[in-house]
Order: sequence, then C-alpha cells, then structure tokens
Amino acid sequence: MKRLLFFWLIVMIISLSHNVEAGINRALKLDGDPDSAMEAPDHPSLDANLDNMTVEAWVNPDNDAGERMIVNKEDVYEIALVDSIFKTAIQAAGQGWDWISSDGAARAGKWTHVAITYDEKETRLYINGEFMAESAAWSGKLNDSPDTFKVGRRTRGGDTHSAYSGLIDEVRVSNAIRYDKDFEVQKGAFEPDGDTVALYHFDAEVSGKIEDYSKYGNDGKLVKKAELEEINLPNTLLAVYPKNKLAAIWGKIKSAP
Ligand SMILES: [Ca+2]
Ligand SMILES: [Ca+2]
Repeated sequence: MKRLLFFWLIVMIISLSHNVEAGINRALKLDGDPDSAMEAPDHPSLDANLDNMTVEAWVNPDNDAGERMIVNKEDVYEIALVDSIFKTAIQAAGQGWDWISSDGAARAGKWTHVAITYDEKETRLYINGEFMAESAAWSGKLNDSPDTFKVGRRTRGGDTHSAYSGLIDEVRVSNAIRYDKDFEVQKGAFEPDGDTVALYHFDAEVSGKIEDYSKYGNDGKLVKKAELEEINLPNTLLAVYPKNKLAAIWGKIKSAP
C-alpha cells in the first residue's frame, strides 16, 4: 500500500512538473548571427495558395540598426525593420519585388505587434493595430518561390542578409484578410482556425521541431544559434495546447537567466 502511494506521488509530481514546463511562454531568441533563424520548408500553403494574406508577429529587437528581417518568404513577402522603421515587401507573380515603408518604428527592448495584409489589390501595414501604410503597386496572385519560410533572416543570391537580433513571438500566416481597419491587438496567444496557414508560439521545441499549430503542419526548426527564451510581456496568456502535447513539451530550451 505504501509503495502504491509513493508511486502515485511520483506520478503526480511528474505530471505537475510537465504542466509547469508546458505553461511557460517563450519567444524565438536571435543574436544577429547571419545563419541563425527559424526555418520551415516551402509549401504551397505558404505562397502559391495564399489568395488573401495576413502575416503578423510580435517583435522585441535588441538592435534595430540596419536591415533586420522579421519574417521572410523570399520573392513573395517579408516584414523587416530597416533602421528601426517597419517595412514590408511583396511580390505578385510577374511583378517586381519592392519595399513599402511605414512611418512606424520599433524600439529596442520594447514589444511591438506588426501585421501586413495583401488581398491581390492592396498591400497594407499595421503597427500595434494602427493602419500605417498601403500600396496598390502589386495586383493578382502572389509569386510562388521555392525558398524556405524564415523567421529572423533572409537569403538572397545564396547569401544571408538582414539577420535579426532580439525576440520574436506569435508568428501567424493566414489565408484571410484579418484586419481592414485599426484593431485591438490580441494580447493572448492565437488559436488556430480554418484560415490559419502557419502559427508558431515558440513556447517549446518538441522532437527537434518548432511546431506549427495550423492544420498544414508547416513545422519549422531552430537553425544554428536560434534559441527559445522565456518572456513575460505582452502576450502573457499562453497558447492552448492539445492535451496530448502537454507531456511532450521538453527539448533543448534555454530559459532567461
Ligand atoms: Ca512555393
Ligand atoms: Ca510564445
């Protein structure tokens, strides 16, 4: 009987510790190393099949000088900080690849939400839920590129460019126009819905993967010195994990000191 009680005590402690571990909000941490990023393989859901598009992320740079890539699908879409100003580039099929600039800045050490939308007519950019810039420079279907989906750097002509330094969290790509006017930014983690094409919470690395919570399985991986780091603000509400994932939230995770 004593042995049984002891066994259940151990089981309870283990399951409790798993829950605690799963309940930590982390973000992607990059230090400006040119080859470090989170990368997911190319998939039609990430470019060719995007009829309407919203791409968004929370960013907290520790260095916003120069060109710092947040999200990049080379020759299709990207969001970057260029000398602290948010910019986005879009490429529709058969058209050129160019930047749209906002007047909005991110500041080192501060969390900022950025979102872009493209409805095959207009490209729009929002910062902290506020409409900042639009362009009708592109129209029609997005380009289709073979490049990986990258968070934190880009590759062009075989060379790495624009390595990000700092934290990035809650990267979501949707096949829908989620925002068409100023909006209240959701502070908690997003939950996947039918329009979600990729959703990275960056809370854990599971079996060497950064899980995509969309139905498309666009799982990525940490490349080179990319890490996960515990964060507090602003998205303090945690991702809701399916029950079968609770026990699997283990991996080579670096927590903040
Ligand atoms: Ca593609
Ligand atoms: Ca997170």
